[in-house]
Amino acid sequence: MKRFPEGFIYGGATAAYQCEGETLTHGKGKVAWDDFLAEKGRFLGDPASDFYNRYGEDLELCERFGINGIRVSIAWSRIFPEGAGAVNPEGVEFYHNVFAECRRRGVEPFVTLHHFDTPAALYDDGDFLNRATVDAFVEYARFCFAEYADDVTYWFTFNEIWAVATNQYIEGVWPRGHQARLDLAFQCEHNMMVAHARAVNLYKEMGYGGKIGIVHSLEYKYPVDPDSFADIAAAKNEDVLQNQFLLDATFDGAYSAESLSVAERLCAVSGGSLVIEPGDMDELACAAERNDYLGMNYYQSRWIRAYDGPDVLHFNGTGEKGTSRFCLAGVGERVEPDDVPRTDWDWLIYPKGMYDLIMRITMQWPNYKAIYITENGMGYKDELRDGVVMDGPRIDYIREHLDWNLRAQEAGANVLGYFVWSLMDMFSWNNGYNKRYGLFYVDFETGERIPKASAYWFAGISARGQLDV
Ligand code: BGP
Repeated sequence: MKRFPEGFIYGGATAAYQCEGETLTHGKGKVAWDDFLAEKGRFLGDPASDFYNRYGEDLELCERFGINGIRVSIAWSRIFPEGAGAVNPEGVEFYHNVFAECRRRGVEPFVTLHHFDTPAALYDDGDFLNRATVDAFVEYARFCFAEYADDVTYWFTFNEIWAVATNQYIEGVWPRGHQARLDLAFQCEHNMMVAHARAVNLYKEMGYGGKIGIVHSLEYKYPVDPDSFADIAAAKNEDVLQNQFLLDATFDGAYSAESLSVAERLCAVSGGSLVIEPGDMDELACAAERNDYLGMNYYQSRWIRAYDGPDVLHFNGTGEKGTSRFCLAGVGERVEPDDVPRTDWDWLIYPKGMYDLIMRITMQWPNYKAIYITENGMGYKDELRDGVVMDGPRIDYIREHLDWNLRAQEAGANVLGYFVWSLMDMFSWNNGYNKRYGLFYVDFETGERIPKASAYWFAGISARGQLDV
């Protein structure tokens, strides 16, 4: 029996584009996803989980099931339809209403400013590779901090800069589909970190009373052969790309010599170089001392070995097990060990990786202050049978991750909360609607919510404040 600390957040996570629906109504401006999905002839972001119209129901479920925190993101283009300039009052009002309902239900909102949905007007001009988007983001953040100062105590600037960098510039599965552009990936990471730092500095300089941090998506990168220098170097390449470069910037406000040398080498593989503008490092250094916490999204870890062949990038977006392949020239090859189970989307289930990452942060960046696990969960082809969803594998997944999380706390880590991805079923960026993660099943035809077995189980954890393992 393991107990969670007093005040622990038992949360559920959402993201605007994945759950709200009403993508082009009520004054909302376009995002790149709207056209991208339509062109591909794939699932659409509408009506998604219809959160725009049903948030009251979702927050009522939170209250009933002991979920005392919710991650929501603000859709930038609902506030500024063109990314900057004119404000959409209906969008502004919508989030006031959501936050008011959170308060009524005793559910603490943890609010992210950007969750993969840059307004199309800015996206089309280069997204965060264009420094004008950084400036626009800071102005959008300024507006939200002032507007929602009385509603929101816990802010996150960005969700998963790494996901933006890899999906847009390495794997090429998000609009505009560039592949293997390591230089663009690093530039995107740096520019977004500067945007994060400027927003944090602004928030603190304005003297707001709440807290602010960033959400990173972390994966532990293990060398396939721990005795092979080549495999260790390959694992380090991936580690710098996804973890260390961003964590250095977040906590040290400076890139370590190791991160910089890997970044420069990998940028050169793509024929480019990393541009750091005057003033950038000062912003990062200042913000590093001001972050209040790290949001950590954890789903899986990776095993990497050295690789010198051509790029081979196959993304499993269908749920057909064994169809993914990631071999990147100059970086490494991802290998799935036989003894590590995986989901139908080839995501490796390795709960101890969460522990290893938390412990690494406490040792390598001891100034981290606090961690929230802002996403963790299992994509699964849930089936509704006789009005019930028995999602045992998800319960096992969450239980094991919570267990390793508690072990990290016992070892001294300061973890203040855990958010299941996702609160209810929603749209999955590359996989549509058959990859479900929710504690609450959503009938995407009618919008009806049905608590899954995992919701009842999670309610028990929250009510007792302990994990039975
Ligand atoms: C994270 C994102 C979420 C969510 C989750 C599951 O990277 O922050 O928005 O989508 O992953 O990913 P997927 O839906 O691709 O399975």
